[in-house]
Amino acid sequence: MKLKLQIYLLAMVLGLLFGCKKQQQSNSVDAGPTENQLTNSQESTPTESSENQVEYEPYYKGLENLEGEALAKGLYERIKDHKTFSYRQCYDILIELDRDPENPKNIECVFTDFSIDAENQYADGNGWNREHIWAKSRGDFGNAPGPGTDLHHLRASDVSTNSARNNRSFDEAENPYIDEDGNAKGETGCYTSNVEWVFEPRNERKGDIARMLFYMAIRYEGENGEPNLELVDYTPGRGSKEPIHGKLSTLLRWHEEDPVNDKERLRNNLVYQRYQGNRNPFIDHPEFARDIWGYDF
Ligand SMILES: [Ca+2]
Ligand SMILES: [Ca+2]
Ligand SMILES: [Ca+2]
Repeated sequence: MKLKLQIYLLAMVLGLLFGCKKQQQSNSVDAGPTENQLTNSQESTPTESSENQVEYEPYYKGLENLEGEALAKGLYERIKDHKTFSYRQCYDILIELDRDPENPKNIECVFTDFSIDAENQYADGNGWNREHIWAKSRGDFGNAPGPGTDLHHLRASDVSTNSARNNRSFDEAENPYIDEDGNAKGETGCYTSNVEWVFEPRNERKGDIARMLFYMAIRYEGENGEPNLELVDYTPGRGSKEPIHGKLSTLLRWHEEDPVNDKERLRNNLVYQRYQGNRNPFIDHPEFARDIWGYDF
């Protein structure tokens, strides 16, 4: 009888110990999602499950009824000071973030949707590289951690298309852009202009790109040695290194014509949970764009 009691007590103590350990693990903020959770989130759309919604909504608490500068400032406080990575590390991270869902060994290029073997990093100019959607010369921030490696706007891109885009602003353009170099080439669905220094991506990417630039304008406010990036409603010249990017009215229109989809939501969640710990608010709350930049465009 006494032995049974001892075994029972020992079992209870062990049970308590393991129970605590398990709880600690599930409470840990730093623990990213398990493979299983990620697979589930890829499969379920936010309309099918409100799980994603619940997960990030507290992030925006206290911002209800704000607009303009006040909303921009409130968002900045939430998204600033994110975890950063080196430019070299971003090559590997983009293989996960910009993976081609139909061919998981490949990455999908941001402007063209070309699918390129993930191992062809640069590959003497024939493969893919890391494109700053907010052109790095616009604020002259280079490839340093901060805006230079911010995963919310750093994307996998065909090398030759990347060169053709250069540091052009985004706006509608008249000449179809045909990619003539590298392993992936041909028609791109993109346009460029010989008159204005602008680039027009495929229709399916227009809203995505607008939301990346909205994020950059709010995330970088000139503090802690960072530039203050701002959107303007004109096309800055090719040689200008001012921290400004265009063209705001076109971006606001593209944001509405090409609304947020599940692919963007998934990528936003991955950047938040696995890497930077901050979100692109314009993917979660598309209405924030007009609340900040107004309705007059
Ligand atoms: Ca190419
Ligand atoms: Ca899109
Ligand atoms: Ca700014």
